[in-house]
Amino acid sequence: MSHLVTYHVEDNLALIGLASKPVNALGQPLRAALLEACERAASDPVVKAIIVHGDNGLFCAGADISEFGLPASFAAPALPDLLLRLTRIDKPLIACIGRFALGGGLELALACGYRVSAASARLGLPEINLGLLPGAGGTQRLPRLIGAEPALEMMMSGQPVRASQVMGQGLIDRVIGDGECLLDGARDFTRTLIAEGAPARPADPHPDPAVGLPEDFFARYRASHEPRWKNRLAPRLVLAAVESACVLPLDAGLQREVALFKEAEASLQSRALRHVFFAEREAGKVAGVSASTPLRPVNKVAVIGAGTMGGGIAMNFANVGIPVTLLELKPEALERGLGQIRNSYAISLQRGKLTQAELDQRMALLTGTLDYADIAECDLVIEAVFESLPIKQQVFRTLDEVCKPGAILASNTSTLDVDLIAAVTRRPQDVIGLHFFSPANVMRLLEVVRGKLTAPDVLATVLKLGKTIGKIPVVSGVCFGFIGNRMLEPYSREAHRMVLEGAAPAQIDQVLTDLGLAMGVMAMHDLAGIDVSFLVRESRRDAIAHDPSYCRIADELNALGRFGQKTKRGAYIYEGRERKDDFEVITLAERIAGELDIPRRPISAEEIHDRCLFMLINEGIQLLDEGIAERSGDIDLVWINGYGFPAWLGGPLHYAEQIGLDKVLAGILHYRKALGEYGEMWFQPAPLLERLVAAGKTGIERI
Ligand code: T1G
Repeated sequence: MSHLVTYHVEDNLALIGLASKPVNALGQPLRAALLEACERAASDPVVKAIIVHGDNGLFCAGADISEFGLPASFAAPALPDLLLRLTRIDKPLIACIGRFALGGGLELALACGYRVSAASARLGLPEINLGLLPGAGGTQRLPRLIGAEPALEMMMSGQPVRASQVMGQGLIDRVIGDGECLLDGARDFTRTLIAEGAPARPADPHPDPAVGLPEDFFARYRASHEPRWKNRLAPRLVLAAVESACVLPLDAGLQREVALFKEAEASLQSRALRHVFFAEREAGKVAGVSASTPLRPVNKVAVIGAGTMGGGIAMNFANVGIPVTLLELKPEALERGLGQIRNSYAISLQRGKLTQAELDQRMALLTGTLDYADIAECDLVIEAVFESLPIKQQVFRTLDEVCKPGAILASNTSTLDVDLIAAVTRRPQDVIGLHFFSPANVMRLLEVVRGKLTAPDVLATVLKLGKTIGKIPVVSGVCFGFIGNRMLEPYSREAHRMVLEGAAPAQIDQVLTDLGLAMGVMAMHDLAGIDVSFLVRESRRDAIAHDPSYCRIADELNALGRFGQKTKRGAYIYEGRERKDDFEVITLAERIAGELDIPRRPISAEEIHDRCLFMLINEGIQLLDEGIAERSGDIDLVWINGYGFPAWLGGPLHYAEQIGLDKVLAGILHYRKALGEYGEMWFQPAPLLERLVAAGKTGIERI
């Protein structure tokens, strides 16, 4: 018997344990071992029933994602075939679910006649998050078990549910309390089945999932959801598969599901989302930090500055039960900051995302102070004051004076040199950058800026803490704007330049949102504040002075006091939540273009795409070459989770690989020539890009 499963018989029960660390992913070897064990139990006359459980306490995280796109993915026994075989064993099969049953793991449980689960176990079909659909029976068997609509909802959300939440909905036959022994609970349940002579598979509660559904259910569902799906393939395939379950008999539906699955598996979108899945797992693996790197305790946190960012940052810690002290200079600022947090929680309460008890508990974890002495015993202090180096350095001098030895001192700076901030303290090894994204209690990205002297245990501690507060921590070295904002500069520069050359802000943003970005760059600056990006440019004016057109239109809007949404006017006009074109921006662009002798012309969607995206990609490759980012996947995560780059394109660097590095290079060289002096100034291919293309590489890595 393979070491990937355990097998033993107790009286007339066969217990098959999945033992493929770390998450019992159903790769080909585990599939083969499971089939062998089930066949053995099926043919053993002593055995009256079979319990399939997770030998290491967790049931199964689904198919092995690393096999997708490879022959192993459908190597015998293919998962659909294995599960079909299990449904035909003439003895009760009981899935005993601990911790989670996700994707193919839940499909394995659905192939069993009965399911027993720990109350806190998470059950879900998250395939859509990988650009896939359930491909081993989930789209056909789940609707027959719980009904087509709840099944569809589960697949479309891709979010797991707790077993305790779905009791009585037909998915789970018995829920075992977390304090009880799960396997014993499964044994008891199974013995009752045997005693009652229960069938191998009880009849499906919804043998015809179409019953009760309006005639045009799927057509209306498609029509109402298509706009939100943008150009994502997976939701369309999930819907088609569940529709098949409502019109085809089971066997035909299962075959249709496999065909749809193979279409999804081969898609560029799924390849991109699988890249993102593994990039999220890789991001925490950083040079100089290992599983044995000691962690510092973080039981008390302080945040300096109770503005919008400070308040949002504080909420992250209160949300996970860590007490936070907010420090401000003036009582009214402190009251305003705490008031904003209370309002934010009140909105969550109204929306049913929070209970009154949870709100009270979180507010009880938040205290305010005007006195640095009150934060002296904190384990982590995060500074979130105005984005000015002298002001931040002054705060860090004070923190160096008052904070206990061993406290981690972090700055939420979004662009400034963390080493220069650390240098004003006597403990630069305890200083690190923690760049949250607005709204800080919502955005998942956390750029962790590692200073030259940041200690490994400080880095390891904040990487773990970042996960604890539900963030995706990505490590960046010190440079202007770290990973995200540094790449934003050339991307934004090109957009503003093309406005001078003849493109309208809405035209530029349309190209980017058509590609799938959550928001166009002009609208993004209006949201973040044109005054904010102006100050960033002011802080590095010397680096851009040689280009008088550099975001010139934004400088002029700033001078006119048009800061974007907050002043109801920027690149657009804002009436309530509506965004409207502002033709005065075109007039302004015409005047500036005249002054700078920039010829105006029609700009194609292709040019907008290429100039914005290729400059974004080029800068990403350059900072990878400089070692600011450890891997291209990190850069992709930053733009997906911090700047609304579509995950189904895999992030800007994965997207570059899809386009073809040679085409990106050719595009940059084309505009270098076509845009004359301006092209010469800015369209300089990253040397690493040239090296990769010269070496015939299709993937982005440091060479
Ligand atoms: N395949 C391969 N490796 C996996 C894996 C999987 N399904 N799940 C996890 N891993 C690896 C992961 O890369 C990491 O490796 C280690 O396990 C620990 O993971 C036919 C089409 C289960 C909730 O989408 O959501 O079934 O970095 O760090 O935080 O219909 O992993 O240590 O080398 O995330 O405790 C559907 C994906 C597949 C679930 C655990 N299943 N996994 O979270 O640990 S498609 C999923 C997760 C499918 C069928 C279809 C999480 C987790 P390493 P981790 P964690």
